[in-house]
Amino acid sequence: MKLILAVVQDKDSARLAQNLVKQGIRATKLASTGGFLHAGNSTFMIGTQDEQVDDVLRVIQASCRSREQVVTPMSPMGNQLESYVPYPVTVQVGGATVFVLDVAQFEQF
Ligand code: 2BA
Repeated sequence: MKLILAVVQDKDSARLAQNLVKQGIRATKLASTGGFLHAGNSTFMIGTQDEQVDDVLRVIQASCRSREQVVTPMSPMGNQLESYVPYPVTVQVGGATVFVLDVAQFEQF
């Protein structure tokens, strides 16, 4: 058995949740926050049989797309804290960041 962790943009999470249900794939959706953008995103926990991993990955890929986002982090312009200035940066976010982990044991009581 595998555990798939998929970090997706909030804009894609409703579509992904819907498509997983349509395909009969069980999932848990967690509210999460990106470490870089500090923006809300969603993390899906999907427990699945090994032979279904590719099907799940296809659903995730079809449900999520990448987008450009402009961020304005505070960039140091010197050694002093007061000299921090806004510096807009464009980053490509997503479609989905996916981890596939081996599950040692799975129980439901
Ligand atoms: P964030 O950490 O908010 O990152 C959003 C986007 O900012 C990233 O998109 C990437 O394009 C850019 N980015 C992130 N860290 C950066 C850095 N140190 N320097 C320059 N640009 C940077 P994605 O790579 O598509 O990631 C989307 C979200 O997926 C991330 O949101 C984070 O929540 C998650 N994620 C990505 N890689 C991860 C990893 N290795 N471990 C855990 N979560 C990850």
